[in-house]
Parts: sequence; structure tokens; C-alpha cells
Amino acid sequence: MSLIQWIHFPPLGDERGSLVALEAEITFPFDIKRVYYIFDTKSGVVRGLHAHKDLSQVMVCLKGSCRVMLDNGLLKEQVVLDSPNKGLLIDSMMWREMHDFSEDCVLLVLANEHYDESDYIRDYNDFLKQVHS
Ligand code: T46
Repeated sequence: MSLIQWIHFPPLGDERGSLVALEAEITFPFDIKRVYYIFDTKSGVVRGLHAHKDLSQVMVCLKGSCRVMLDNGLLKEQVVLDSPNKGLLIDSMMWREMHDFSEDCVLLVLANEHYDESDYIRDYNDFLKQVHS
């Protein structure tokens, strides 16, 4: 089973250009409680480096590109995000790392819960222990 779960957004564009609408439980897998975006990431920076105990998120690269590495404690897979027409669904208990941000990268993230630092597992060995317990 692949760790990479793409969500393809229906294109609503026309001759004027492109438009994508994200509607909870219609074009989107969950009710959205939080939206944030990451931009101006400096060259060589690695972001993420954590897992969430109970959080689903979808990442959409609105501009530019970055590489995302996912790890469920058994398998590791990586993928390049470079399109605003599809999102990468990341479920709970998945270690994630974001690498190789292009200078113009704008990464939109939609989450099904509010921000909660206690939901983060920021130590990789703790993550492995919790996955295999
Ligand atoms: C994730 C990846 C894809 C908040 O106060 N509220 C928020 O909603 C978020 C997302 C972050 N923060 C604070 C916490 C830190 O002091 O912003 C600071 C930077 O967050 P962090 O170092 O966790 O950023 P990333 O890019 O490593 O990770 C973020 C998300 O935190 C995380 O949930 O899955 O993007």
C-alpha cells in the first residue's frame, strides 16, 4: 500500500484561467478547521520533522515546488508537490519532512483540527516507539 494519497481537485477554470474550490466533504475529505501557509522558506531548510497523534492534513503547493517525505515507521516514500490542482493527504501517525523548497514555493495546508502542540511527536525515536507499541 502506498503512503501517497493524492486528492485531485475538480478544475473549474475556463478561457480566463484556472480556479479550484475546496468544499468540506464535497471536494475535500474532512471539515476544515485550520488553514495555514508556508512561504519564503530559505534555501536548504528542512521543515516538518514530526508526526501528529491525531490530525489529518492536506498539503497543496500553490506555487513553486517542494519534496515531501512520508514515513509510517515501516515504509518511507517521497513525492514532489508542484501543482495547485491536487493535494497530498497526510493522516495521523505519519512522520513528514519537507525538503527542497523552491524560492517561490507557497505551500497551503488545510487541517481538520485547531493547532495543538501536544499533538506533535517531534522525536523520531518516540514516533517509532509509538508506532510499534
Ligand atoms: C505540519 C507541517 C506540514 C502555530 O502557532 N499554529 C499553527 O497552526 C502552526 C502550523 C504552527 N504554529 C507555530 C508553531 C511553531 O512555533 O508556528 C511555528 C512553526 O511551526 P512548525 O515548526 O511546526 O512548522 P513546520 O513547517 O515544521 O510544520 C508545519 C506544521 O506545524 C505541521 O503540523 O504537518 O507544517
